[in-house]
Amino acid sequence: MTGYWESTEPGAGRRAPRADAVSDAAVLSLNGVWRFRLSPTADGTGAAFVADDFDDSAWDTMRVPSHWVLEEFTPLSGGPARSMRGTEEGPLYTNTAYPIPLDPPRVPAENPTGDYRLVFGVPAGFGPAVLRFQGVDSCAKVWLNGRELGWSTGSRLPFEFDAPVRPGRNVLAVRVHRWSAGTYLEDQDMWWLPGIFRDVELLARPTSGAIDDHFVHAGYDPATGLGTLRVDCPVDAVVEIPELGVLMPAGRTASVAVEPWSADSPRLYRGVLRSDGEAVDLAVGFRRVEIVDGVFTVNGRPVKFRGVNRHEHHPDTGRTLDRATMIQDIVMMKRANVDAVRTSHYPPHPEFLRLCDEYGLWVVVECDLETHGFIYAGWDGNPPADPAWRDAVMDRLHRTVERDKNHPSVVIWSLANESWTGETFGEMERWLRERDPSRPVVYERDPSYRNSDFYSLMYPSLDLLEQIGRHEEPTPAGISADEDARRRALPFLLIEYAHAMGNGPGSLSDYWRILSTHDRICGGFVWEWIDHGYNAVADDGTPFVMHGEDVDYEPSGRRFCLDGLVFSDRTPTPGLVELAKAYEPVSITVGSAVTIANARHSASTDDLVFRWTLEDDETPRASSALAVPPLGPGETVELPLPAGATGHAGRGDLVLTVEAALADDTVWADAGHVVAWGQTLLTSTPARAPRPAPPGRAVTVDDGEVAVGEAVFDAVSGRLRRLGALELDGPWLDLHRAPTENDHGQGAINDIASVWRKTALHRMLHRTDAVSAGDGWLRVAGRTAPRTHPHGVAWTMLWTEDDDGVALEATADFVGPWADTPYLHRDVWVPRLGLLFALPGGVERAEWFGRGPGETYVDSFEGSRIGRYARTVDDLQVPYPVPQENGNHVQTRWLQLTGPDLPCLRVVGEPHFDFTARRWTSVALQEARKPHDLVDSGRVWLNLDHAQQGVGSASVGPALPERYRIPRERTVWRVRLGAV
Ligand code: IPT
Repeated sequence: MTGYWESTEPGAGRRAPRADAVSDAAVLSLNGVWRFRLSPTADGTGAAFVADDFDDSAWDTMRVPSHWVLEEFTPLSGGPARSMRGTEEGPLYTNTAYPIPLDPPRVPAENPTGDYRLVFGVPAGFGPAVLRFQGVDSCAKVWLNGRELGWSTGSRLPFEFDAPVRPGRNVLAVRVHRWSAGTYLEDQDMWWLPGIFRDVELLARPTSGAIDDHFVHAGYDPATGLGTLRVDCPVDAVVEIPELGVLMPAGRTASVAVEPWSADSPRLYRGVLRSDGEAVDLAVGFRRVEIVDGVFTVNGRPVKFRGVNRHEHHPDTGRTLDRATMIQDIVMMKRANVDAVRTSHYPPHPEFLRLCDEYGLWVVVECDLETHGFIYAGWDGNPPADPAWRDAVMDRLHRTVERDKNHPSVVIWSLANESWTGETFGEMERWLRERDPSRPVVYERDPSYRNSDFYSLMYPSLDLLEQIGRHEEPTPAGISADEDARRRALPFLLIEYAHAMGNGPGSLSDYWRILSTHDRICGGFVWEWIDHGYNAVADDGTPFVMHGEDVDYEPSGRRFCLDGLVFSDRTPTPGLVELAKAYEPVSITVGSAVTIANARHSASTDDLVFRWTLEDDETPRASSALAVPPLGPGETVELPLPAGATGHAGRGDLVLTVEAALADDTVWADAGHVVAWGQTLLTSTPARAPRPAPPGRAVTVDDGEVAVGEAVFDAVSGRLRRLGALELDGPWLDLHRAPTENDHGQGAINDIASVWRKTALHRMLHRTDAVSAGDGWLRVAGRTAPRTHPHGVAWTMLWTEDDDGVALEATADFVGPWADTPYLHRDVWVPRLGLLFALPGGVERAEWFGRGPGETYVDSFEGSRIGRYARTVDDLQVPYPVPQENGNHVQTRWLQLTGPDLPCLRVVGEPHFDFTARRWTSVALQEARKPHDLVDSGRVWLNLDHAQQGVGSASVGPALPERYRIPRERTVWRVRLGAV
């Protein structure tokens, strides 16, 4: 038996799609507590539940809006209401795989179906009424007072019915199917979350003059500064924009001098569209979106999207978001210099776009369409290529565009994500050109780009992006010469890049340097804004962040739902700090002069104040305002170094910082918020030349020990036992790190972590071959190597004593076949080349001078300033929900570690080193599955490293560039150690 939920039709009985509008007509919110019962099949509880007098008193209660899988309800197996998180009845995460057999448009008999009921009162005189659902996942059939109104698919899109309500008691019954034919069009990489998850409203419609739809056409001519305004609507109505003196009939065009709308100056003109029946709010932003000679422009100026891909996510409520959360996203984005959002991969809650108009973000709205899982059928039967699905696909586009067409923030329509090719894309494009010629269209996946105004890719390497910028990219396979010629003339839009999974992404500033250099490239969107993890609690009460692997279910997208710049609870990750730097809209370069360039689209810098500060590694020395003339967009100024900042003879490093901060409060940040900064080292401690061992006192303390200055060593292993009064152990040559998500690559591609596993890099064996000592020096030589393999590292540690204390010079030689190894047939790149020490567990605090305060890596440090920082050892850890390498600090000049009743360990780099300090080993970090698996080992494990490889973004992206790996060559590095 098949039913409507398996039909390729998009729905039945619905009203025509129309503009989202804020009207003065009465609205009754039907959000609240409904009755709910889950059933195992599409039959639900049967036919009776639609009746007025059906007794639902034994049913569960269910919040609306919500996803039932995230709430508490009676499970299919019976028993008390409880949360389904972690079970097959709960939220399921897949990436590309469909959770149902690929047998379109049929779905399995196992089709969890939620029957919902609401009894609600309607005041006399309300109506005629329209019932609106802003989003139901995935298919809903609706009855009012026992009468069927219709049904719909298209989870992230609104649908409406005429609703013959009666005064007083009314009963709404909704049957929601988890799986439907619509499922085949909704294979976005995200959790499957059924339910009535957006608002439900009853709208009173005026009997005459109902403004059921309106279309604001607000253009701008950059040459004249004139805006043109025409508002179309199906009834007689008047357009009133008092601020512009506009009072005219709908359908008429006015030409007025205006300030244009842009993401950095989101100028809105508020007014109303008034008929004799209702008044609809207008928030008009004037702008012209145009592609000129292969360059994407707004208001005549090129746009570079400093973008992120945003899914709707909340760690408790999934894709049900309240307004405060939407504002939180926008405010955090604006503070991180993000100016653009792609609504991956569906239209967001309509309120989000109203907020984008107001706060200023460029938006690419994407249709709710993805058929990625047809890849498992070799794309056979792909819906956009099958006429049977035409209406369903077009319906989604119509509902997207009609709902969101009036937002000035929306500058591009995206037809779909990852849905390969098909004739229906041509039809989508043709309809759009007709319906809304004011905005260009993007579709990334069809290599011919025949329906796209942009050439677009995901996750290109830096090299390929550079080629694209120079118009020198290779031709995609399988496209004609004509198509290729057309494609080459298009602007390039980097629709996804820099996969922010786990620790990373690296190279954000590298990407941005390329993006900002080439006119052809109109910016990019990082994948992605937020981790999609859920708050969950282990059996023993320990809270944790739930991801795909925490659900006993196949197919699973595993941990790929955790790839955001902010954690699931919206705590910024170090990646966001890095992004804020890469996306700075004003660049400040401090060298022999201060160069300031305004890279904003249209705003000048007159909202900013500039300041310089001079610091050494102990104290701020001087600070003052910096007079900078206001710069228009695209303008640059070069200023001499501030007079007060020069001529300071420095002990150690002297750092000059120039920052630009907001002069006044804005809606998204307070005055003083730093938008951009630049730094330079004015003087820096010269690296010490290696010295011959001075005469000193290498003495045998007793049979087993030998001393160099305050350093006392085991005479056999050559390892340190004490430094002054500080007991410690080490160093061991350390080549290991707990793999990051990016180290695992993507499937079999770029999985360097598996090479480390095969060489048991985390279980290297160490051998000391020789310990020799003389006056004031000790030399320890040995070999560190993996089991099984012929390669290894031969090392020596030369300890010398001089007037300043004890210096260590480490030398490492890569011996044996590390490149294209005989058994692995792979190159073995080591993630770390450094020294590991075990310190007493009482060490609590680190203080250092270098990059900080957050973690930094060789390909992600530019967002972290050089300065003096202090953190507890516990706060040095970044609590990635999947434990992995974290908390490194590059370019450290000195480090001090202290704890109560312990001598302070002081380390000085020559010139600098990387450090991490944690209460567990990196092996324990590798083995932990959850942050709470990490337990205090009783010691603090300190790495003083010559280098650690970069983080990259290979989890979905290019391999880590070789320049961020550790060269397999003889390496010598030095640090000085002392206990104070
Ligand atoms: C790309 C998807 O568009 C996005 O939804 C997400 O899955 C991302 O990858 C990885 O997290 S698709 C891909 C083929 C790179």
